[in-house]
Amino acid sequence: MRIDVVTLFPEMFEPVLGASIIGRARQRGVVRLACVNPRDYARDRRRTVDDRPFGGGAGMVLKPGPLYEAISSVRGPKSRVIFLSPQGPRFDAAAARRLARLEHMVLVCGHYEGVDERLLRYCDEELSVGDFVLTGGELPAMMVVDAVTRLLPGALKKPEASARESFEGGVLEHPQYTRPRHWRGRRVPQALLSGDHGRIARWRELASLRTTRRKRPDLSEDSKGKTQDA
Ligand code: 9D3
Repeated sequence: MRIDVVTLFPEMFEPVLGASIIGRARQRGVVRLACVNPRDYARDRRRTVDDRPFGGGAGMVLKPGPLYEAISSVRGPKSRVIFLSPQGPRFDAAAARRLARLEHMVLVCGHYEGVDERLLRYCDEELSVGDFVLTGGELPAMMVVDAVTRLLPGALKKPEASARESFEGGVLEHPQYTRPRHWRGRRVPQALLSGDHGRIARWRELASLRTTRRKRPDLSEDSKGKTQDA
């Protein structure tokens, strides 16, 4: 997959998306990531990308021109252009799976000041990452790149790791433990040390349902009945 990020702050991306699993996926060629800066498409000598709002008011508005030119420089017939915006529908696991099937994704980052409304005509969809106010679309864009890239074939060392996951099955994963067996007065649950694969599987299933009911009762109505029996 190819991902282009339209951003006034390209330097924010490399430290985050160059590390760990996403950095490795990029090195392996699973995903090709590049940034394009609308400032490079500003036509005036001062390379202006924002201006005062018509109608008055505090703050500035991103001019449509430089953003449009930046998008146009990377967009092709198979591109999907996504505008990160607090007004969009929520980005979630289902959206990540849908986007992971694309050939080319263009993520457009706005900024606190907001963008000229006419630019939205040149975007295919809007996505928000939650109901809170950030200073720009850069962190949301990184979240989308991260969540989508890890789903691409070859991104994870164990392909099955992304198959059954929290949120999509409606239950959270079971708790995990590692050595030492005894730490600060707390023991690892006996079932996990038993070596009995059937017992371990049953413990995990039950722990999964209990964890979901306790931490995220909103996720699954199913998990309620099942834990009550046990
Ligand atoms: C004065 C600007 N605000 C008026 C309500 C609108 C505004 C526009 C852009 C507020 C914040 C931002 C910057 N945020 C994003 O670009 C953004 C975002 C977010 O703030 N929260 C959750 N998801 C996203 S995706 C992009």
